Amino acid sequence: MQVDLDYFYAQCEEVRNPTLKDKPVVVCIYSGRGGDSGAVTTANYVARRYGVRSGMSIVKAKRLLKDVNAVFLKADLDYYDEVSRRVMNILRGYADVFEEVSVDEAYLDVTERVKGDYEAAKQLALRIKEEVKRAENLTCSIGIGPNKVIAKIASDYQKPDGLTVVKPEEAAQFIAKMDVDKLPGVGAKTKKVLEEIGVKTIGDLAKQDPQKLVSIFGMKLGNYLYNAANGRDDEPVKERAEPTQFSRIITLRQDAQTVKEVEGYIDEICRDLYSKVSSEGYAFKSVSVTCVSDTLSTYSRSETYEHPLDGYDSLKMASITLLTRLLEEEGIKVRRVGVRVSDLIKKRGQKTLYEYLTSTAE
Ligand code: DCP
Ligand code: CA
Ligand code: CA
Repeated sequence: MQVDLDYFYAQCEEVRNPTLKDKPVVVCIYSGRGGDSGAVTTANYVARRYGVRSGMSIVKAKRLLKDVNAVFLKADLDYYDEVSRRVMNILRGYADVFEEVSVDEAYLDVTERVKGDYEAAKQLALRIKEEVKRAENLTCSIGIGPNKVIAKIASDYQKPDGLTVVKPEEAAQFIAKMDVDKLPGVGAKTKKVLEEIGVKTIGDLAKQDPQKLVSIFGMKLGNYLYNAANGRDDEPVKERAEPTQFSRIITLRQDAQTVKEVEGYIDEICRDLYSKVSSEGYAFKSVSVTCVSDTLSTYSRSETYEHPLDGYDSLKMASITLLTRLLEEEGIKVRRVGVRVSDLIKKRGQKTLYEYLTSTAE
């Protein structure tokens, strides 16, 4: 079962201010460059009727809604996170195995509790929808299927407030007529390559020679595409533990004693580490630098900041400061150097802003 909350940020706003309900509501992240510079995170279905979409510039959304009484709100990510946490706790209670995928989306393996019966699964889904509505006044859409791929496509099939059940024997046919990019994992790039070999629908893809797909996309993606297009997917629903730290360590080409000699390695580590941490959606409050000496002793220095750090520059600056202190105090020959960030803070929705800021701004 896949559960996805409808127009999530905008629906949260409607919940705390019901007078918004009949108006177009657009939830925005402002870039901080002033004016209307920034992006739309999501919009309610009233605003979507005017063509407003996630990721669109605020300027464009305002243009689309210029003749109507629309409401533009600044995203309140902490509030959506809190609502999300409460909804996830409800959903978890209905699953044999629970996998939270994003702020508004989760997979529930319910195979055992419904004993593989699709009608029982449907009744369970109706109860879930009822409880989420009663507890949080939110609607969601649920898809039920024999695997994650089918469940996800099914939850997207009727929205908002949808419920779609796809039995194993219906799976391949259910997706066959859909465009290939309805398959999770098929983005613009893969779609384009598939178009070049004459594949437009999932049904077209299902009929391809799997060897050919592997030769174009590699083993992993090629096999996935072939199987998923045929309604097959054996990815298990699995609990996701939140990470507590991220780290990188590398061995120097030759032992070093000064900050100047080690700085280039720190730079490389920080770039790599920051891109990992930010793509996972975290900021961090603690940074630690570790050095392994030529005699294989380990030394480290760490610092915890009052406010979370977020950014490659601040990570590098913090790391260099710690490295400087460590080398001054220990006077060692460094063989390996590493950086670790911890005290992680989840910052949901921010990736979209970053993507927006690094693409063309209006
Ligand atoms: N989001 C975002 N930037 C995007 C896409 C989404 O910040 N480019 C945020 C806002 C959404 C939330 O993530 O409310 C969930 O995203 P969904 O793709 O599930 O979209 P919605 O829940 O908004 O709408 P739908 O009813 O289509 O599920
Ligand atoms: Ca959603
Ligand atoms: Ca979602």
